[in-house]
Amino acid sequence: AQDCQVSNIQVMQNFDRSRYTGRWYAVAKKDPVGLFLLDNVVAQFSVDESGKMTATAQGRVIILNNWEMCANMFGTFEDTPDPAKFKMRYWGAAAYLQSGNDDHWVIDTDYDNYAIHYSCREVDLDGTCLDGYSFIFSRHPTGLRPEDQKIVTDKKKDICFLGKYRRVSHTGFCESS
Ligand code: DAO
Repeated sequence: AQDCQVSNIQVMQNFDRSRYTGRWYAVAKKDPVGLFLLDNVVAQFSVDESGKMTATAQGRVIILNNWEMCANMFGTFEDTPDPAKFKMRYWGAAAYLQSGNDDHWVIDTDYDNYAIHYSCREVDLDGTCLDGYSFIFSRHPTGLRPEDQKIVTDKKKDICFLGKYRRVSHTGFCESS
């Protein structure tokens, strides 16, 4: 499955949203056009009483050219027929932060250590992704366990983003704000 067609991308089978809840540290990111979250990105997923998935996220951003801050973001997820594919509506605690509506696909996770997220914002005429982003999440702020690295590398290749990631550092920037 490596023809890079967005419609052929394999996602997590039998995705269990309740096991996905809790804190995830972004350890790597493939940026979209006009990147927003820079580093110190931590997401917290929840499932509400009605079973709907929601999330909060924090991350360092630079807005209005040069103002560095910690963005507090919120997301709500609309279910689709595929349990691992969601539509995510997101917005910031402050109006000047980014907001939008993106696909949010869980490509793979073992729930306890790693997760690979994928979002294509714009599909090209040939069916490949023209503008997309992806987070590699870890349950551990220190990064991925060595035994998870090959799985993650293989999945980066499957979603045609291999070589397009940068490391996301955690320096404590968002911990006090
Ligand atoms: O950082 O360039 C970017 C794109 C990311 C936009 C989405 C940010 C807000 C997400 C909120 C909820 C959780 C995962």
